[in-house]
Amino acid sequence: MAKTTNVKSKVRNPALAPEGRKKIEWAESRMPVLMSLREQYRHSKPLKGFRIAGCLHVTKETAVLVETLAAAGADVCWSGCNPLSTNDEVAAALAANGISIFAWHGMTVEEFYWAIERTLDFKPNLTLDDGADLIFTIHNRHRELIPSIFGGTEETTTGVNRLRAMAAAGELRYPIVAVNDAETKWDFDNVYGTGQSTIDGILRATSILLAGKNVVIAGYGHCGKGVAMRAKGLGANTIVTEVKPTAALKATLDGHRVMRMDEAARIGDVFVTATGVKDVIRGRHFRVMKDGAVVCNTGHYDCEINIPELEELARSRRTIRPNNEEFVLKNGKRVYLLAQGRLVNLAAAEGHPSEVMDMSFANQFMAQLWLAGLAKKGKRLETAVYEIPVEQDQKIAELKLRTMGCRIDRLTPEQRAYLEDYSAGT
Ligand code: 3DD
Repeated sequence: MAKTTNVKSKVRNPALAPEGRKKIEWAESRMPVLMSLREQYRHSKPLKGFRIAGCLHVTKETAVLVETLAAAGADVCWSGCNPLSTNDEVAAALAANGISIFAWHGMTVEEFYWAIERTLDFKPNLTLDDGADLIFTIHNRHRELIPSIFGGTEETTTGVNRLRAMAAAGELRYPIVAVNDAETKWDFDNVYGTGQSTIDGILRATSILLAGKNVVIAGYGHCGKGVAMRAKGLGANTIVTEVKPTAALKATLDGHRVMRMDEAARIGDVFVTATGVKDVIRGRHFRVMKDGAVVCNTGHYDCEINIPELEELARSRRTIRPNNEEFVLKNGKRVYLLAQGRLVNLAAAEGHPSEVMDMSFANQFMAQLWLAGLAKKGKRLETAVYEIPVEQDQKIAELKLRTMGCRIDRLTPEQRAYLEDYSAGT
C-alpha cells in the first residue's frame, strides 16, 4: 500500500452509496436519542474546529454517529476497527456525503493499519476508538501527534482493559473516556446487543436450528450472558464455561449448565467464545468435537479460537457458505469455523440493532462533546481513564424512555429526605 495518499477516501465501490444511504436512513429512524442530540447541536456546532479520528466498525449505526459528529461541527476522518466488519455500502454513502473514510470489507491486516495511518495524516485533536488500535498506533508510531490531542474515547471492554493496563504501567499519554463503562452502554449494548447480533451472525452463516442444540458459551461476562440468554430463548441447551467463580455461579442460577471446556468440547453442537482471552478453544478441544460442530467468536479479537491448531489438525478446508469454513479433520470429523474466528456478529451480520447502539453512541457523542468543552476552556485533563458521569447515564436513559413513550415516577422531597436520613430505623 502507498505510504501516504492525497485521496480523501478509499472505499470498495463508490457506486454502492445509494444503497448505503437507505441503510443509514433505516438506522436513523431507530436511533431517536442520537438524532435528538444531532438536532440539539447542529446549529451551535460545539465541535467546530475539532478534528476527530475514528476507528470503529463501519456499520449503518456508526454512520449515524459519524454524521452527528459532523453535524455538530467536527471534521471527521474514519477507519474500521476490524478487517471484516465494514459494510461497503455504508462506507460508500459516508464517502459520498463528504466524510473522509478509509474502510472496506475484507481488508488485509496491512491494509487495516494503512487505513488507520490515513486518519492520522489528518492530524486529529480528538480520537474515538473501539479496541484501542488507533490509540495504540498513536502511542507506538505517532507520538508527535500527542501534544495536540485533547483526549479520546473508547467503546469496548477489550479496549478499556488495555488502556487501564497502559495507564497503570504509566504508558498512557492522553486522557481517555471509558464509554464502554457507561451503564447505558454495557448493560444494553453488551448484553442485549451482543445477545441478539451473535445469534444473528450464527444463523446467517449456518441457517441451522438452534432448538435442542447444545450451545456452549465460553465466558459469562455481559456479552456471554446475553448470548446464553438468547440461545436459551430459542430452545438451545446452554452450557457455560468460565474461569471466574462468581460468573460461573451466576450462570448456574440463570439456568445454564456449567462445566470445563474439556468436557463441553465433547458434547457441544455450537461454540461461542466471549471471553476477551486468547486460546479458549484449542486443538485438544477440536480433536474431541462431534462431527459438524460449529465454532465462532464474538469477542473483539480473533485470538479466542486457536486457528493454527485447528489448521494443524485439518486435512482439508473449504468455504461452504459465506463466512462459514468447513475443516475436515484427519480423524474424519468436520468442524465449521465462522467468520475466520473474528467477531461473528459484525463479520457475518450487521452487528447490534440500532436501538441499543443509539445509547452507546449517544454516550460517545456526549463524551466527545465533554472533551471538546474542556479543551475550549483551556482545561487539560490529567492523563487517565475516565468514567462517564453518572448523570449523563441517567439522562440518556431518560431520553430513551421518552422516545419509547415510557413515563416513570419521581422521588418526593420526603422520600429523598428519608433516603438521606441515616437515623431512620425500623
Ligand atoms: N458493535 C456491535 N454492533 C455494532 C454496530 N451495529 N455498529 C457499531 C459497532 C457495533 C460493537 C460495539 O458493541 C462495541 O461497543 C463493542 O465492541 O463493545
